[in-house]
Amino acid sequence: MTEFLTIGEPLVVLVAQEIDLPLEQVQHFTKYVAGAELNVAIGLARLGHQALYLSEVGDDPFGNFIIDEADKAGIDTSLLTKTLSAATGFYIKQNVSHGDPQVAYFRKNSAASQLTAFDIDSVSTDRIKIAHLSGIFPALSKTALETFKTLNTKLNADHVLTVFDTNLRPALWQDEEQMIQTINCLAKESQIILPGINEGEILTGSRSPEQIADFYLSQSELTHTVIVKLGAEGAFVKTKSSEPFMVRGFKVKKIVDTVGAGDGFAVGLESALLEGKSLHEAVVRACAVGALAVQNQGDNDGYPTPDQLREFYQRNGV
Ligand code: KDG
Repeated sequence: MTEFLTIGEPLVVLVAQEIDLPLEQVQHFTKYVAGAELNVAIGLARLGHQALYLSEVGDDPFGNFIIDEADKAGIDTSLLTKTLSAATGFYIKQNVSHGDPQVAYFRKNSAASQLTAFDIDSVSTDRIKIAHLSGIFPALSKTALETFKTLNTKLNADHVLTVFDTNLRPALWQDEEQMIQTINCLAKESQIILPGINEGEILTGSRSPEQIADFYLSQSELTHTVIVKLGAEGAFVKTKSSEPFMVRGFKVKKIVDTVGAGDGFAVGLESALLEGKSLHEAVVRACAVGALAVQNQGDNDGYPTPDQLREFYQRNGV
């Protein structure tokens, strides 16, 4: 039974093979599937969960590649359609020896950005337990924003646990003000909010994890939990009904690529909640999958199978 749903834009990412070169000088790239929400669906499926992914690709080789990879990953692709009227989005990513890589998007007017609220009509959400929403998809176009809101309303009507990853992508928004206002408004409709510390600062004006959490907890009746991602340091958690707590991050020997770590965090959290784990256990798993994610090149290659997660826990004394 499909227990998890996400909506987003699937992308192909072409990762530079040459290390530390500016993107314009790179000659060789390796192809992977990406897209924040698809990363999350892949991670959930790898941990044995039934993940339903709602989106659209173009009728082109990148679109075919994404559908094949999503099928291979074991994702339910019944709502991943093809359109003849737009192309699949992609991005290119630098390969860096340290720090965050430079990225360049090729996704304007992409197939996924053409989804409309009508595409939600046939979607049944009554069996879904957790839905992962992110701030990327609503930034793609006016219709994507409407589609997002329509789905969110349906999920709330069906009492699905909604997790919103703020996922700021300034390049996709008209300006910063519009991004902040829209994301904070959308956050009101979710139960769990997952801002990164830098995002929280942009969105709330405070760099204090507790103040960021308080901002989201006080602006909405629906929001009951805020988990502020602190990168290597771990995560700060505050709920409406219990004492706040911190979960320490795991030590990582070598960071290969930070892109996809936030999605990995969501994978750990949401998979554990689906398995009935406590919030504390779920955030520990979130930090674990985030730590595994940064040790690999593709966005989602480091996400673990259940065996790999067990092994990671043993090595780290969890
Ligand atoms: O979180 C990983 C994403 O950043 C990457 O897959 C591309 O979806 C993407 C985006 O919009 O940045």
